[in-house]
Amino acid sequence: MYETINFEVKENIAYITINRPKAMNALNSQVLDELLAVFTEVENNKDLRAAILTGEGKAFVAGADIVEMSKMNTVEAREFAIRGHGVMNFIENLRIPVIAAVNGFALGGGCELSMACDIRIASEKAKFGQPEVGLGLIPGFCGTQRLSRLVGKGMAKYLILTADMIDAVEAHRIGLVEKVVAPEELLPECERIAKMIASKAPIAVAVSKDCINNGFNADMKTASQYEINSFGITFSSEDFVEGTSAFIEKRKAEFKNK
Ligand code: CO8
Repeated sequence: MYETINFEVKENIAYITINRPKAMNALNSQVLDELLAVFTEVENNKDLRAAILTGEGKAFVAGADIVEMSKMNTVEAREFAIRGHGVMNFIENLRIPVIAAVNGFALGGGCELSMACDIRIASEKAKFGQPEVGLGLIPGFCGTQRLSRLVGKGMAKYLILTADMIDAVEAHRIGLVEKVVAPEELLPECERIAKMIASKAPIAVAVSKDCINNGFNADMKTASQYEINSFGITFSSEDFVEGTSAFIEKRKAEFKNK
């Protein structure tokens, strides 16, 4: 169904693999369109509880497609950036959490894609960087914004202005990834995290994600109010009744996403 993406569902977890290894999984227009389509499919499947995004071969994603970009004029480049922003925002605001399993190079648009995910787990082989200024352009899939929000303004400037490539351990040290694991442990570890999330109340998970996303860029007073109202909303779910009853009755909760 997709030419550049492998998509699989096992139990309630979606596995999405970008599959363009000959070009290091570079994001061209087709990959971006297919990513949007596959994540729309994920969003519409109410049985899913978490998604894992990874890349086939040596790279997670080695950036936007430089060959395709080299032929773009100003208008086309702007449209390409809009398309990329659309995909990143869709993933960031997806109902269920998305875990980036960063298996190798996550450069430029690839680093930006990983940052649009909720949690980043890196293989010891992963490498991160924003090499754009070396190509005469800038991060255009929201890297100037998401990177500074994740690692701070100073470190974001260091990475973007020098185009330095860092390894997984350094990415972990600066807070760009949450965990570093051996290559063979990457997918099992992501699956373990996905299953932990999947075992929790889906509405509470979705509302927590929404609160963090929408509160992060607001002032503290607005964000606090947003959390207060969201906290109240979870009390109207059947899963709230189930979760609290199960605790009191000393049994395992069975959540229904209701
Ligand atoms: N775009 C297109 N093709 C690529 C890309 C890419 N980003 N990265 C790798 N490839 C291709 C290579 O050209 C090569 O193709 P071929 O076999 O036909 O020659 C193939 O993938 C394998 O790559 P290498 O032979 O270079 O493999 P190495 O293991 O020697 O090196 C690297 C791997 C280090 C990942 C190297 O390929 C590299 O440096 N790639 C480019 C990384 C880069 O600069 N990325 C940033 C791109 S710019 C960007 O992402 C901007 C995002 C915002 C866009 C906003 C829209 C306006």
